[in-house]
Amino acid sequence: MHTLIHVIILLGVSLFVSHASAAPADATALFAQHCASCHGVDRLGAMGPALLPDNLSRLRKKAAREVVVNGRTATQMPAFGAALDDAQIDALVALIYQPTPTPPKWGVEQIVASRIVHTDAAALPAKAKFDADLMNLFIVVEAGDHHVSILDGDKLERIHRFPSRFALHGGPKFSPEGRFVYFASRDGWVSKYDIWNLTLVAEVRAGINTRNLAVSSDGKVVAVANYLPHSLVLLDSDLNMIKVMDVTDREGKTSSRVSAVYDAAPRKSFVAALKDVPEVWEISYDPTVEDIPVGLIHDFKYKEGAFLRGYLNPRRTPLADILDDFFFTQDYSELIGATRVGKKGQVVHLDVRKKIADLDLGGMPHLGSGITWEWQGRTVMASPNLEDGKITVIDVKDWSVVKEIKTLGPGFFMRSHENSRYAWTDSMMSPTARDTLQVIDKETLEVVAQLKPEPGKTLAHIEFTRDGRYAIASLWEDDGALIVYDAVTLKEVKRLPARRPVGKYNLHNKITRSSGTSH
Ligand code: DHE
Repeated sequence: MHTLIHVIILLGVSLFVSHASAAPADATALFAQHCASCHGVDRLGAMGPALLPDNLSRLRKKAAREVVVNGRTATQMPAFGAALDDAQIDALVALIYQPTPTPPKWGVEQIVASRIVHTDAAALPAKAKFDADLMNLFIVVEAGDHHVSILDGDKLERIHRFPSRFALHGGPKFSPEGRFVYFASRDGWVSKYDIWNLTLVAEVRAGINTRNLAVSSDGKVVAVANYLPHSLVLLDSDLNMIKVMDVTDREGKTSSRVSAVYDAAPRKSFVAALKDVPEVWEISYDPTVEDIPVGLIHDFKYKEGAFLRGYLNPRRTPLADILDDFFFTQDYSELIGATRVGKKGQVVHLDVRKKIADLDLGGMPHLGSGITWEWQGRTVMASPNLEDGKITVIDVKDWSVVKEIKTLGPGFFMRSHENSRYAWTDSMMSPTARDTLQVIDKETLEVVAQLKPEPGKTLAHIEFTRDGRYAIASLWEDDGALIVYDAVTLKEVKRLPARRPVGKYNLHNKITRSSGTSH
């Protein structure tokens, strides 16, 4: 009897054991045990990035699995291949692409609580601790190992290199005197860095999934555009909370992701592109602009309050189509928007507050990378195209297409400089030509040179030195480089090793809003 019971118990245990290993792994428990300490219990991110479907939209599941198995080099992410079996890894990967049971909340309270002050910048000297032309510095975002480099644009040498938040995106923005630079990470972290003292000043998490940030031309307000939550966050220059704007249509019914926010310096306002609502928002940071009393706006055909505009309040321009990528004319009164769906462009006048022209752009123009120059007495704007191998050149007076310049393949970025006769563009969206930069003569509108220093390796994103003498390109690889070209002879003059340098920004060109660069 005793033996029988023993056998039954043993059988029961072995049945239980085999049943347990066949059962689907409990992903939530696995996450809590192995991942939560770095990625947050609610997957909102902590030391590691957020693991939510929106934040992972750029990472294929296969690649995510690879990271879980092998870890991520040059980060704190360990390899779990030995500790977890295949089913457990599959369960974890499946979990992080699922929405959380309750939608994450990231409002005033969470943002304020996330603020970290690293240094009291007011106590630091208001002069640089290194010798260089402070307006000819470059800020280089190196995505390979999530670092930022500061380059001396005269000596073309690195001054300093420091770790950044995970996955910075978009152009960093500068305070007007060039002392501070602000970065945004895709996970919502905004970092303020003191370039002169080479030190991190403060950070705040303004969103869960953030698009970009803008700094007001007076340096007093930082605006952050979010996909998640649907908000536009206004902070002061020290990253203290000013306000969170919930972004909805004028009826308050449909909320919208914010595609991007830009500083329209001549107008003393921010302009925001909305992804889900056909409106453009303009938010004035001019303290002399007062709210329009509600009683005065009943003339407008929209609901009361819809057009309310005043200091740090949105003014809405209703549109027929959603625009999520902008190019501004140099005075910022007009914007050209591309719609990702309709593949058309339209010109919106921010004072008239309506569409004033349609544009036949074709493909998927990347207007955010548009630049302008003077051509035969006219101002033209040119933009690369994410879908077609072409640069579209448009007369910004009558909005006619002056020329479509054929390129080797679809491209992302375009750059020039007031002192250069050339505009440079890449074909980084092309599988066959992503290793080649093309140089366009701004007068003849012809491609005059092709540069392919490392066949098979991606070459993209150009930035000029302050005087336009050199153009620096990114060899966009993990063991990549910054390749410095003489902007006249187009010969390579120097190379600096860099870990996937996605973008580089010259302080002078950015702060003066050079017509050869995106703003
Ligand atoms: Fe960007 C800028 C949107 C994918 C690298 N990108 C911007 C800006 C916007 C934008 C709105 C302007 C922000 C600013 O400077 O304030 N980017 C988008 C997209 O919608 C898109 C196509 C899809 C997405 O994933 O969000 C996209 N971008 C990419 C990339 O895949 C790139 C090549 C690599 C990366 O790091 O993510 C990339 N985006 C950049 C860079 C800039 C940028 C380097 C700054 C350009 C500049 O020179 O000013």
